[in-house]
Order: sequence, then structure tokens, then C-alpha cells
Amino acid sequence: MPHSTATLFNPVNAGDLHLANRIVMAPLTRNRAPDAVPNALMAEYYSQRASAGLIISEATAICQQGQGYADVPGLYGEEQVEAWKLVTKSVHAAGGKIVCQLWHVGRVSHTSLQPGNAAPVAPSAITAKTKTVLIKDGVPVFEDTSEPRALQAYELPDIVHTFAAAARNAVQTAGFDGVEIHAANGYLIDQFLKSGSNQRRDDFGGSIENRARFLLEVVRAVTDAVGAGVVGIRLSPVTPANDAFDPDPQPLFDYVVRELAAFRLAYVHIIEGATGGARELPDRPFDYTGLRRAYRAAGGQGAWMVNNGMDKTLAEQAVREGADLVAFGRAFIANPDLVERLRHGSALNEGDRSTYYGGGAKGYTDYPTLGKH
Ligand code: 8OZ
Repeated sequence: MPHSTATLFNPVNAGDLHLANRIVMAPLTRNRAPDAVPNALMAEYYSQRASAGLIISEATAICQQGQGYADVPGLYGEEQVEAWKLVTKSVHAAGGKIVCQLWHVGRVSHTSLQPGNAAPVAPSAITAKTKTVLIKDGVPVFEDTSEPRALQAYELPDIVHTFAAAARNAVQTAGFDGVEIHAANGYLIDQFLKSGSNQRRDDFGGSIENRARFLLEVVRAVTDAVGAGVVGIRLSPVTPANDAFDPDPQPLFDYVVRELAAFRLAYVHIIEGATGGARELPDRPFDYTGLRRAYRAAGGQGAWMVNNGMDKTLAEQAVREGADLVAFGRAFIANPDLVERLRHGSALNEGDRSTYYGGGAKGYTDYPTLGKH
């Protein structure tokens, strides 16, 4: 592939998505959707960032059972789907593109967020050693996740269909340009992939093929629903986020991307290292170049998107070395005009961590653009 002359600022195609540049706004959970319904403030936030080649929405629950945190949005009720139109219209009016990240948290939830206060669901009844964020008396509080119950095999097709229904809601009704399947960060699909959270003895556990089966069924259903050319997927081979662990991730993820090659997806999005943390983990080595080569060797033609702790130097290096797209997370929180700042080599605003999760406009829509300090 002729990557050597590409820069971050060249247009690029990702499947059927025609992007103005290679700089992507990564999905960022911001907990500003009370009752799981998007709103005008979110529309303003996203449209401020529309100069990204592509915006990936914050993780969005495909059903109430798929929800694990206070005030994150959904895409299953009519009110939610209608409200997302505010966001997609304002991003499009500002010249941007936006896909919706489809999310089922699996065991990373709390009974108080689940339908009927039931136990969260998971491949196996193993509690994640992680916290979720609830809001009590208007204040975010971290709470241990609840013990999950193991899904019965007969329940899985329903969840697969729910992913597809949410994809249809996103593309056919809410006006998104596509969807990203959230298969990363220790949520439901990743829980099936990794043996630390999957001890099933049926067709969905045990061998690599079996642990990847749920992911591939979701990909099949979502691509059938909206067309593979507008579907991406996010993977995190070694992240410890949300207690995710697999003792042998390389053959697992090499298999997954080889299987994905046949689907003609828009893109494959890889979190390198620990989500929001170190890019290299001494106790969890992983060959990302080998992963990309496995995908290409199997005929995969989707755009290859890399993410985690990127700056301009790292991003340019990634593109030189064969990445097609580079996703920036925290840098986009604090820099709505990140593309322009990278283009000019300008300094970046620092993000305020205390306003990352929950709250209102402060630390959300009030970061200054260049020339407006
Ligand atoms: C931070 C806080 C809550 C959720 C992820 C959706 O890690 C998330 C998330 C991040 O993918």
C-alpha cells in the first residue's frame, strides 16, 4: 500500500465513508445524557469537533441491559433515537461525519441500572474487579460492579438482534453515517473473547473460534442490517480496562482480524496498550504490526485505525508505518479544533479531569479554540 506520501491531513476513504482527513475523534464517555437521552448540549459539543475526519460517538447502549453507567446515552427508545438527530444534524451542518458506537456492557454494570434491578449479564458468572459510576444526589460516585449471571445460549440471538436493531436506528433513523461495534475495554463482546471472563463450555467458550463466535455473529447481523461499508469495530487486545484478561491474546486477535477481513468493513480500530494509559505493557506484549499484517494477508481492505495516547509525532509515525486513521481521545476533549492545532503544530489545551464524567457545559463545550483565548 502506498502509505509513504500520506499525511494526517489527506482525505481518505474508510469503506463507504469519505473522510476529509485521517484524524478521528475517539469515542469518549462523558455522562451528560440524563435518562439516557441525548440533548442540545451534546449536539453543540460534537459539532464543535466536526473538523475531525470522523467523529465516533461516545459509547451508546443498545438496550437498558447493555447500560452500565449513570447518564450515558442509549439508542433503543424512540425518544433517544429522535434526540440523536439533533447531534447528527449539527455535526453534518458543520461539515463533519459521525458514527455511533454500539455498546453492551455485559458484566460491567450495577443492579440499580438494570431492568427490574436484575443482575447484569455476562458469558460466565464472574464478577469484574472494576467500578462503575452511579450518580447519587447529583454527585458521581464509584461503586463496585454487581455479580453477573451467565447468559444462556438461547438468549444470545436476541442480543445479536438488538445490536442490529440499534445499528438500524443509528443509520436509518437517527442520521448517523455509520456505526462502530464496541468490542473493546472489557465489555460484553470482549468478555466473550477473553478467557479471563469466559469459562463457558458450549459453542461460545473454550477454543478461540468459540470465544470469537459471539463477536462474529454481531458483526454479521450489524453488517447485514446497514451494510458493511459503514461499519467499524473497536478492539483492545491487551487492555486491562474493566478487568479484561486473556493469557494468549496474539493468536486470539490474529484470528479475529482474519475473520473480519471477509466482511469488507469500513475500518478496524485498535487500542494499543492500556486504554487511556501506557501504550506498552511489559507483562502483556503484543505485536500490532503483526495484527495489521494478518488482516491484510487475509484480504482485509478496511481502513486501519490506531489509538491511544497519540500526539502529532506518534500519529505521523503511525501513518508512515501503515495506519490509515489515527484516533485521538483526551486531546479532543480539551481541543475542539484539534485538527487545526495539529496542522499548525500549535500548543494543545490541557483537559480538566474533574469534568470528564458528568456535569454540564463546564469542561465540555467551553474549551477555547485557537485565537479565542
Ligand atoms: C470511561 C468511563 C466509562 C466508560 C470505554 C465506554 O472504556 C468506555 C468508558 C470509558 O470504552
